[in-house]
Amino acid sequence: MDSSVPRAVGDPHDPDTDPLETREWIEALDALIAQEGAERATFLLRRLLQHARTRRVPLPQVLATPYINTIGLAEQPPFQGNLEIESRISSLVRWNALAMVVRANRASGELGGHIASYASAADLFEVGFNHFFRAGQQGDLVYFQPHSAPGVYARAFLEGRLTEENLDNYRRETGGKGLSSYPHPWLMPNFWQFPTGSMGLGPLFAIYQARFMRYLEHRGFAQPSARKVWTFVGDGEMDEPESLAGLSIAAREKLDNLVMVVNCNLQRLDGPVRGNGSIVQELEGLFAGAGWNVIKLLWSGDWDPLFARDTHQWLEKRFLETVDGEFQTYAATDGAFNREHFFNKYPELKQLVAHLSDDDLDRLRRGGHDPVKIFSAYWHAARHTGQPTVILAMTKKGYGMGTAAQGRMTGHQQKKLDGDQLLAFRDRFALPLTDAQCDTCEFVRPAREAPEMAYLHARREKLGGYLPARVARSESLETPPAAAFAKFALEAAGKEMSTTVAYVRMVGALLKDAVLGRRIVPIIADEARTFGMADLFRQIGIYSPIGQLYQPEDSAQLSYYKEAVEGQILEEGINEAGALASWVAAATSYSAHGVPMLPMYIYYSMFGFQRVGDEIWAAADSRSRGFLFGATAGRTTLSGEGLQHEDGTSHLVASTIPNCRAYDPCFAYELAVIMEDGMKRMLGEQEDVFYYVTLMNESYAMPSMPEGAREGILRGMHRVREAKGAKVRLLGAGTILNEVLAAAELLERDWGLAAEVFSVTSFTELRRDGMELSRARRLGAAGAGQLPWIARQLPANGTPVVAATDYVSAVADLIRPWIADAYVALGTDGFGRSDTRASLRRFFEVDRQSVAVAAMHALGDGRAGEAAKRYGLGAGAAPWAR
Ligand SMILES: Cc1ncc(C[n+]2csc(CCOP(=O)(O)OP(=O)(O)O)c2C)c(N)n1
Repeated sequence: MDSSVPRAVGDPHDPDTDPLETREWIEALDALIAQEGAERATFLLRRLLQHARTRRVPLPQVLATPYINTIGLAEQPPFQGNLEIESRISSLVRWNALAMVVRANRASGELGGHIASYASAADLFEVGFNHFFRAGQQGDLVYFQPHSAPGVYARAFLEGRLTEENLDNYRRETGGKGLSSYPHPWLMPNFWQFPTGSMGLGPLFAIYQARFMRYLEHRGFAQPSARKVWTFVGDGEMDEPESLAGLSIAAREKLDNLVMVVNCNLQRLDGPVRGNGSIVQELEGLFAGAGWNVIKLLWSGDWDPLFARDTHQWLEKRFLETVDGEFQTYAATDGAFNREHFFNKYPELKQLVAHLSDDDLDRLRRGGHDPVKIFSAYWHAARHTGQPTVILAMTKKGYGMGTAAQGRMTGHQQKKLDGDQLLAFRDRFALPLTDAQCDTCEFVRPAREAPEMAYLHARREKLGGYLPARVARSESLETPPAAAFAKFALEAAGKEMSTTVAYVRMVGALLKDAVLGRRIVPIIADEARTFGMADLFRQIGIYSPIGQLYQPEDSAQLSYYKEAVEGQILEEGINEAGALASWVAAATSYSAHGVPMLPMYIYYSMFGFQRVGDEIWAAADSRSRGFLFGATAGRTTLSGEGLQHEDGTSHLVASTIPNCRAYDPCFAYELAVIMEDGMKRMLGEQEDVFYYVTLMNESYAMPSMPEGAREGILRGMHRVREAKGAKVRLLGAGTILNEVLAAAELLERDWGLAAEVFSVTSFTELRRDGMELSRARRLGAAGAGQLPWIARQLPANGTPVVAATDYVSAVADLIRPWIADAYVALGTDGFGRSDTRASLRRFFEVDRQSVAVAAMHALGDGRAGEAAKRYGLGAGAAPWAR
């Protein structure tokens, strides 16, 4: 065994040099517990440890406890249900889940699906469904282990919420009746609430959800309640950094509304999670160290009589020295093997189980398969205060699947069972099926009057209804017109500012809006000062569940660093993953809580789609409604920061997310119109879209909004410079629009060429519109003469078009298919680097001179080469080759 792996108190291999003395100490402690109770024992041990520390005595690992259940028999509450009926229900669910996957794969081997994971999690889920998970918007929020979805479907089928046809269309979704592979609110908007398919995001999102629930309470949107967030996670999944990322905030903010259940079946996809060590002990140390309440749920009640007789803790010793790789083998083998290899190692253990048959040994379940122990763990977790709770539940992967999958290395991907294996499963779980029904994998749903059905419905009724169930709509909110929050931007009249400054002013005004103001959730990841938002600290406060325990250093300042219980800002620290998780919680609050909120997360744009892109994808799946502001955006606009900071790609990624409306505005009035429209669509009309808007920190003159620009701004482009007899059309986005406007001046002044200029606020929206029409044309559904917006702005007339953006040229290339004339796309391809804006724009060849030369070349103007020389362009290799 790897001695570096923390397993438990001390090392079981330490030789005992004086067993008699050891015994006396242990007996003294036992006597103390018996006479004065556990509390006094805790006190004395703590004192002893303190003293030992001052005497510099090396101490054993104190974050790991023995490999036994945390909750002793004496603290176990009575089970509050009918075990026999619940066991029948869970057998039915197990069967239907298995049948669903096997049938799907009989129909087509390419569909996949998992049986072994749910087989291990079934009892953990079922106890929750029968006793704990409260339904509805005032109920609990449950994040399910993704590949255990078959079990959740199978239960919903028993409950009558899904049909046999649905089950038969598991993983066959294109026909409209299917069930999604994993929890996906986008695909099953009335069923799944939380997407968890990408490992690690479930636990992270759950933690921030629990925190957001507290935020809602402290901000007066919800009453303090006993609502819980339950999140089910695989032990292999705990290797994802995101799974652990939120542990400290959960403890720091005392999120006792959170219960994480780690399904410790000791296996992941390829093999054991910690073959040479112990995942349970390792996680115990991590969670306890972070400040969580840890409940180990390792052994079923079947073991209790053995523990009671094992007065010298031989079992504990044997458990401690057994690594997970061995435990897996014990799961895959029978009672005889377990006796020989596990128990017979020590004569004392051999003796301990001498009265049990091999079959009896085979029936010694692990804790995560014993509803009574699970109930007890949940019961304690639900009542624990002041800390979040993690339950480390030991299970067997493929439990009950016999030689087909139980404990097998290949169990994860087992999706086909032969006739004998199906019969064995039927017998193991006493299912009411004939051999023939078994062979065809018939689904089973007893009549509604059957005792198990009556019981199942009664339990759910008591817990407020069925679950998971997602609410798709909330109340609609009245949103303000741009004139109400951005008059300064609509009538800027040449005033200089950056779009970031304009944004901050708009947020300041929106915060005062009677309806929306308090629903705005400003989120920052330690960059408020960078974006000029520090004034908001005092104005609306930073959320802190315990207020502010110190007088801030800058308390004499007008805008000091104010933390408050009712604070509105979520200041996440340097933690984009956490900030995004908070954003998702707020952006889905309309559904999870029936409280529509408007999250506005502003961040360094490079650390968005690139850094936490998978979270944004999951946010889209979640039907998030809110704003993401990629600030100090662009590869040449964020000038001094260099390769890691300069974002040239986020708009390209944003274009791939179907419900993301992405904009790269240049002018403050464009930003105002986009925000006005976004709020209306998301909060008023309740469209399941979210907005990604890039903001820049370059100050320049902001024009007033021209008449009639609104539609073009929203559709993606509008004309900002007219030119009679234009020879070329120039398109610009973000701050590069200013270079493009300057290029038009150069062309006219230096070469006598007239150019008209368009502001492209969204290449993405233009592309979508174009794709829509192309498809309609392809399918013969387009009306005669119907044109996409871009073609209406740029009617075919032989005039070449040149576009330039602060993103890679592929962004501008997105619209190429709908431009009838010659088209040149310029962008910032290559690695970013630090320099002044002017130098960077020259380097990436998106400065005014480069645009002018590109236009002349596209025009076939023979003076293009001369122009390049005159402007000093073309030295060195291409930017993407440097
Ligand atoms: C980010 C990510 N990486 C990989 C996968 C593929 N995957 C799905 S389940 C799984 C194994 C899960 O093991 P564990 O978390 O231990 O759960 P178990 O099935 O054993 O209960 C893997 C690798 C994924 N879904 N998400």
